Amino acid sequence: MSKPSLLITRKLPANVEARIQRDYEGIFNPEDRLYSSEELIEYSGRADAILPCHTEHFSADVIRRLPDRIRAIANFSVGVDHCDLDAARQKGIVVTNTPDVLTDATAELTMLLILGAARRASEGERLIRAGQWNTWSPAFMVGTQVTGKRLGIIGMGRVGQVTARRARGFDMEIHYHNRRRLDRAAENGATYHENLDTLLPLSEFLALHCPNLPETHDLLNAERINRLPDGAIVVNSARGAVVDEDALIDALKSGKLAAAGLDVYKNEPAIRPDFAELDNLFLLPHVGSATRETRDAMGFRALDNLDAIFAGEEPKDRVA
Ligand code: 8YV
Repeated sequence: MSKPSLLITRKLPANVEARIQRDYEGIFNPEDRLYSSEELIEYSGRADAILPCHTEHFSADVIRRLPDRIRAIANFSVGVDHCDLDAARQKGIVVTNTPDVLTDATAELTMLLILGAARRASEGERLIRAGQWNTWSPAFMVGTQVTGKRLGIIGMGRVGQVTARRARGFDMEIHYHNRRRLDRAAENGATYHENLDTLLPLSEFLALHCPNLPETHDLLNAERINRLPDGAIVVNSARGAVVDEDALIDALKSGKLAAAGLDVYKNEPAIRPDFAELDNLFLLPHVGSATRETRDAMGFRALDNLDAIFAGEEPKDRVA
C-alpha cells in the first residue's frame, strides 16, 4: 500500500521528520518559510493531510478552498484558534491538536514570566549588557517578592493546574476561575471562584491560561485590571487575544500594575513597538513549549493522531 502524503508546513525536529520519512510521503519545508494562504492551498494539492503549526491560519475560506483529498489537519499545537473548526467539520476534515505534552514546558515558562516580571530580570540584564551597571544601593532594582503571594489563575486546565503546582513551591496561595470547578483532588487546596468579581481583587499575581474563544477575547480589559490590587503582576502564556493590550500598557505606565510578563501577543510576531519601551514588561517571543523534549513530543503526538486517522481509527486528540 502506498504511503499517505503529508504536507509539513514548518521545519520540525529531526526525530519527528525521520518518523515522517519512514511512514509518509513527506512534503517538507526545509527553509522553514512561512507560507501564505495561497501557498498553503497550492501545496496541499499533493497531500492527503496537513501537519501545521499555529502560524498557519486555516480560516473558513482557506478550509473551503483546500483540495477535497485532504482528510486531516493534525496540528503541532495545543491551541486551535488558528483553525475554523466549524468549516473543517462541514468539509469533513478531521482536526487534532497536541494536549498534555507541552503542559510542563508551558507551566515552567509561566513561572519564568512570574519571576522575571517580579524581579525585573530583563531590565537588569539589559542594564548590564548595555555597560550601564555602575551603581549599587539598597534602592537599586527593587522588585516584588513572589514567595507567599496570592496567585489568581484564569483557566485551570492542564497548564493552569501544573502552574499552580509549581507556584506552590514558592508558597503561593492559589485561587482560580474556570468554566467548571475541579474536583477536590485536582484542586489540591486551591480556592475556586465562580466568577472574576471575587478572584481579581485578591490576585497579587494573575496568570492567564484560558483558550482564545469569542468569550475570552480581551478578557483582561481596563475594568478588570482596575479590580486587581494596586501593584499586581500579570502574566500571559496563553494567547495574546485574551488581553486588551491598550489597557495593559496604560496600567503599566500608571503603576496600577507593577509589572507584566508576556509570551504571547495579539499580532505576533509584529508586536506593538510601545511594548519594548516599557521597563516593567518582561517579554518573550512565544516560546512556552520551546524545549527539545517538548518539540519532539508534540511532533510524535501529531503523528500518533495521523497514524490513527490513516488506520481508520479515532485519533486520540480530535477537536473537530
Ligand atoms: C506552540 C502554542 O509552540 O501549542 C500551542 O498552542 O501556543 C505553542 O506552545 C505553537 O502553537 C506551535 O504551533
